[in-house]
Amino acid sequence: MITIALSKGRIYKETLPLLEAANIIPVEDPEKSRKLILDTNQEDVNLVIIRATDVPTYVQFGAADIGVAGKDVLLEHGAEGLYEPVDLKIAKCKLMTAGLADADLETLGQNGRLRVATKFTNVAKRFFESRGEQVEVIKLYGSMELGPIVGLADLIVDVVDTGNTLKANGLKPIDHIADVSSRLVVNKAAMKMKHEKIRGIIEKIKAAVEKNA
Ligand code: PRT
Ligand code: MG
Repeated sequence: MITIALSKGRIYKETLPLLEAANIIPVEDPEKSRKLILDTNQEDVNLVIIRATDVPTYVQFGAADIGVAGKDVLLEHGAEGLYEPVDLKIAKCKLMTAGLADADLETLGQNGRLRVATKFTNVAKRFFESRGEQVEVIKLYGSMELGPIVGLADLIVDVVDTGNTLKANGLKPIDHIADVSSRLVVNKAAMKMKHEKIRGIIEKIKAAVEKNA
């Protein structure tokens, strides 16, 4: 049995054609079903539908053999127990810092330590450390854009695509931390134990990504 971990929403939509190229076709639509485990056309392949941020955890512990996760989520989680064999080039965005549109970057942080609100606390700590800046990182679980508006934080670290959400909330992007796209991740032990089947899936998905490029 091969178990593939996916999240609903943008990743699922963009992964579906790539799975199809590997002849893996779910028998149900997770957006419509309440089931967390979906069968596919292949008797020995199923899908588990989980939160995007949980995908690396499932694959690391071997609860799923394969998963699709954003590079943002992987940078935050760490790569322990995981191979990352394919950049799927989907769900692209950028990890960025952002602050109030009228923030003066020169004086920001001059009145003591900067406060940074984010769900990407590890990414944020590493980024500011690499610049030699001491900041206070505040963990949030969503709606980071609110942080600077209500005075919770000076900056946020979040993923940005068009930038429309920042703009709509009176914020501006400041520093580019990393380019993000979704990656195929594979459990290291499964890669050895189920080598042939997993290798076949990886190669077909890789070919489909290259065809799209
Ligand atoms: O929703 P949940 O808490 O379960 O997790 P999630 O929000 O991380 O999942 P999901 O499905 O929303 O995102 C999955 C993955 O898609 C992320 O991990 C990223 O790798 C990738 N991705 C690509 C994005 C975006 N683009 C994106 N724009 N994830 C989130 N956004 C957000 C952005 O933060 C902003 O709030 O969408 C909003 C619109 O963005 P703008 O810049 O176009 O306005
Ligand atoms: Mg979301």
